[in-house]
Amino acid sequence: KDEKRLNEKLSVLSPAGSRRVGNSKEDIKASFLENLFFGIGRIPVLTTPHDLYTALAMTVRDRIFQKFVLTTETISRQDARGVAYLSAEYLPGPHLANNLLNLGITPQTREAMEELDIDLDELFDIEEEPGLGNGGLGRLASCYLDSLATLGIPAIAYGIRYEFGIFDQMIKDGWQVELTDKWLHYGNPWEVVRPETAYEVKFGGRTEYSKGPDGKLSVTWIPGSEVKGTAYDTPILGYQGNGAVLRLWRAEAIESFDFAAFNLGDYYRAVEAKMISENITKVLYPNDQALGGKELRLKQQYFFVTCSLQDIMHLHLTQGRRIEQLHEKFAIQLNDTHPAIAVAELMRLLVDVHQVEWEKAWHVTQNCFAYTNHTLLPEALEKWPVQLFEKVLPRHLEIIYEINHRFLEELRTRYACDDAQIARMSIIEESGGRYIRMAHLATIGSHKVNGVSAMHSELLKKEVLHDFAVLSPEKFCNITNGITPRRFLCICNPLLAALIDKHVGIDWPTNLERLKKLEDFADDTSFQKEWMDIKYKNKQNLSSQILRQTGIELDPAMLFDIQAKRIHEYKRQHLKVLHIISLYLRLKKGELANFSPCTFIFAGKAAPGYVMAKLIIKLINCVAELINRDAEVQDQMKVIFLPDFNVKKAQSLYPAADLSEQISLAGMEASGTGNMKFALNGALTIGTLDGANVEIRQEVGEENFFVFGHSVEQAQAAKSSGYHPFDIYQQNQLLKEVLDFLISGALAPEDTQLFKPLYENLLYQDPYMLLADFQDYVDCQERVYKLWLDPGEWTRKSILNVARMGKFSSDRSIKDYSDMIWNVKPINLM
Ligand code: CGF
Repeated sequence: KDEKRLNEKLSVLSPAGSRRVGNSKEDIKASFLENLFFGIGRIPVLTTPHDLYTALAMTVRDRIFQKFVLTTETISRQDARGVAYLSAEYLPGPHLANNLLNLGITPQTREAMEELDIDLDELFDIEEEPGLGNGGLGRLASCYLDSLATLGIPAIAYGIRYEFGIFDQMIKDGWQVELTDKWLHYGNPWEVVRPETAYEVKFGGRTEYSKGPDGKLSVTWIPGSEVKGTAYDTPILGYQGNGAVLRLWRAEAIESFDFAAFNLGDYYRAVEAKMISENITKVLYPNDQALGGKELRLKQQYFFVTCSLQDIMHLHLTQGRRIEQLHEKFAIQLNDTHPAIAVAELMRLLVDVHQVEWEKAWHVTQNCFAYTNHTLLPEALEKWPVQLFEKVLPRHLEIIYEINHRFLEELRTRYACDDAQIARMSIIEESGGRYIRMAHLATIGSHKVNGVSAMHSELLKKEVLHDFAVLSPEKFCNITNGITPRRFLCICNPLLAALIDKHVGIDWPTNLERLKKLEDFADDTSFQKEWMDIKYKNKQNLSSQILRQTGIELDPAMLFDIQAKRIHEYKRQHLKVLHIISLYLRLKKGELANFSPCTFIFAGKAAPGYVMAKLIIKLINCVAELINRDAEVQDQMKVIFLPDFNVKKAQSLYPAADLSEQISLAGMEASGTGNMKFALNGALTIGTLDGANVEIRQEVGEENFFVFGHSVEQAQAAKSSGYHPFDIYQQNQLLKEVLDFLISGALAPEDTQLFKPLYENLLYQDPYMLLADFQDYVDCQERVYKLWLDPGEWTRKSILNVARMGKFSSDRSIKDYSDMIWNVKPINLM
């Protein structure tokens, strides 16, 4: 009865038609002014641009909450099964434009702002995005959250509220310089802090065993230190519909002030605990391929995992359910191994805290969790030294030993495995130091394991998790990554989106397969003309941004060839550089007949400690400097390194690309998602048969994709029969000239030895086989330039690429997860 009365009272706060939540231009304007005045205490004449942005963000947030409350209420009324997504990284991108789109109020908001003499695009520009991730993995998590919300699947995504996200990248003298991120500098209008949703987190100390009156042994973990995790919620609105929550945890001291210390006159010590506690969520580790061994990182992982699991259990129990039914109501997804400690933590919470028997607890655990693997790179498979682990999480080490003991017993007795196989599958690696293999813990503790592209999932079964796949083939499946067409077409390419609306209808953003209809227009010359005009405008737009940022003027009529992603040797940005140098040398000698004027654009960050990646950035900038200053080739080529690649920058790069570079060595890139974003915006791809490139090529048609390079099998065969890059260097005249150019002094006259490490690495090791793929890449690019000379045919292929990208919507991926792994259904808002 009370609840009913409360609801009646609350509904008075948001009557339909109220200015506070109404969606007309007048409502938005009134509510904006109200927020400006009452929300942040400003009057129009005294505001800064940031105030205007904040007031509009608050105006939009009011409207999101209205929808959001409805979703939350429906989920709890329908007692629906939901998803908890555990990810150490998210890259949501700027919220404002996305939320306006999803609310369907962009046009009237633009008009409302215009009437107040405010340019909406300028407000979009002001927003600092949350850089709470390194790259593909974090952005994937955000695309998935967008799709979960859009599809109406009950979902809560858990992560870490890093005070400093990924560093800002500046280029100084051609080198990457890292600057601290300032996403929280001016506050964050999109989040709501929930001080009452907070959990205690223990670290270190020891365990004590005691016998209860019933003779049962129980364990107490006596921690060395404790902190508190407080929830910060960001509502995530789906397209035209429901909501999901991004719940990020911030570490705080349990007591913010030590009065005992203060009374003794030690003010510093009185606040020291607070500072130490807050360190846990201070900063994101800036490595895209994980680096183990850092105590703080292990603490971060455990911190967010235990807060999330305690929260899930709390939500479950407050619905009046039994803890043993947890797996019936929650599917918990482990996004990579970063949250894999959850397997041991859930066991601890069930067995030690909720007194559930081990076997029952294990059943719940295995049925709750599923694990997504994102990489095969050996250096990226997380493992923790046992000693470090024991220091930070002594109770978890015991639990992991018990899980491992039971698992290995089963291997012996049920599967008759031999010692070698047992050693390979054990959670504990014993050869050369003792380590905990997090991928094994995640695999053993989950009921499903998936890779992120068809090829990656196959390689996972063949290589990294081979033994597990042989014993439990039913556990393994593939779910190819996807991207949200809302952000990566509607928002980033409004002109193309409008053209598609006109010819396909307006429901393609939630039914991406509808783009197929574009095939009907691929040969239509007037449609082709509109298509080309849009690409040209997008290139103009990018060119003016680049001019502002770098002072370099570009010609949008040139072919825009773009490689934008983290800088990593396996992604082979330096292969692209070798190709550019080859073109330059040939142009200078007048040897290049079929060349089309080209602008080469690179963007991406290197991990601060990754020396070779940083040298590659320097190389790109030295090549750019040389070429952009050479009057002889001015009309033929330009090279740009666009600093500080992030979601916002990406949104203007994808629509402006003619050619997308996806050139990793086959077998190295698990999936890639940039490849999908470029193709969805009409770029043709030049790529290897790696990750999701294989499926993109299958979908768009072999004739509409430029493929080159060794296949996985060929690369493996070449390596196992003894790969000698030096022989290739000696046999290929062009390649030899290009490589020698690196150390000729032409690029870095002040230091001819600068690129020697790169040069020698390629000549004598070449782990990513650039030399093996060089000639094929050069030849394939010649085919690109030939096609560019025929704009009609190029455009036809571009249209067909977009038309056939339906499969790569993250809505499809989330439907696959829902059916194959989570067993969840959309809620019914009626
Ligand atoms: O995950 C990646 C990316 N670097 O974040 N990996 N990890 N770890 C893969 O390398 C990409 O290929 C993949 O697309 C992405 C998301 O699954």
